[in-house]
Amino acid sequence: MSEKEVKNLEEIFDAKIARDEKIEPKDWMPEKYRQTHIRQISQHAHSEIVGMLPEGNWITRAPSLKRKVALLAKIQDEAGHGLYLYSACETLGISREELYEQLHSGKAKYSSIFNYPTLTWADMGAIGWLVDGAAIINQVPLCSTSYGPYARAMVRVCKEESFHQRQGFQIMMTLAEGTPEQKEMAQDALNRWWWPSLMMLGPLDAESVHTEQSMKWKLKRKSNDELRQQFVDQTVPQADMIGLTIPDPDLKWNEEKKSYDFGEMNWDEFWQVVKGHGPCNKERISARVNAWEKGKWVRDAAMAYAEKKEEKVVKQAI
Ligand code: FAQ
Repeated sequence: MSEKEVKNLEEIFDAKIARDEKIEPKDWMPEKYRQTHIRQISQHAHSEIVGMLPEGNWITRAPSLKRKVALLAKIQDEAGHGLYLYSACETLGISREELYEQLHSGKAKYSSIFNYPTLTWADMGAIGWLVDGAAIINQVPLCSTSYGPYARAMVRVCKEESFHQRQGFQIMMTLAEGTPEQKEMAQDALNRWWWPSLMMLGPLDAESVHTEQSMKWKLKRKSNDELRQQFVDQTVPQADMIGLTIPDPDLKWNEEKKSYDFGEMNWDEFWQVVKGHGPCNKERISARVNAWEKGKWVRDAAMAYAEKKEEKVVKQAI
């Protein structure tokens, strides 16, 4: 393609973005746009399926049948989110196998938050309330992201995340209204999950390498710090309502800003976790690799069945 032709295509692409029109898989797009989307969408997909593991740890130990059913349904939803996202990512010209390979070899990132352990039942409450809560705040703006398949996947994901958030908050509320030991368990879970939940929204804007370009492409609609502030402002009154204390001595309502000021996050811890040295990184990857290897016979059987079916159709046609 000549330089002039590329420039022309770039102008059409930029105009579409400016008009808030969606970019679809068969449309021309700059190579960097494609690569950036593969990076973000695949990280997001990996996060959904790795994110099933900390909660999966509690399915057999849920305190009642009702809780077990709700937790199972939530974890299955996360698997579904992973599937929509892998499919959306494949429309950018990368195969599912390549994406899994990147996850299993440690080349691909997934959300830092899923490298923390789930120590008590209250952690199921804290994950739903805080982690899904932060995920919704991050994902609602993604419903109007510029890449069509990603934006459409996000609409359903966000609806399901709302159920997850309420499920988690309801667990926390029940524990907070329970015996002193139950309330203490809820407070302990909040203490452990609060800061990792704030950090899961990404590095400070000043340290965020991708935000500027991603905002121009309307991949990101809000910056990491904007989302974090929104999360804090939304969550603090919820903690107050159920009588739990946010573990931040610097948390203070700022009347001028009409929002909360809050303390500093431990970014050394964040980068350690992102680089693979969190409390559960090795365990998470080995669980995924193990599932992939153990599932090989199922994939082989499904392929063999599909081939047989195809052969039958061809024979009948002859
Ligand atoms: N963990 O320049 P930025 C969920 C990396 S889904 C690990 O700010 P960007 C549902 C980043 O990749 C949760 N790495 O990057 C659920 C980049 O590295 P790279 C996942 C992180 O992309 C609930 C570098 O740092 N959600 O929870 C993290 O503009 C319960 C520089 O950062 C999504 O993926 C992190 N937390 O902004 C499931 C949403 N943060 O790639 C089960 C879509 C940053 O250059 C149970 N993603 N990094 O090597 C996004 O919105 C964005 O990618 C951000 C990061 C906001 C996460």
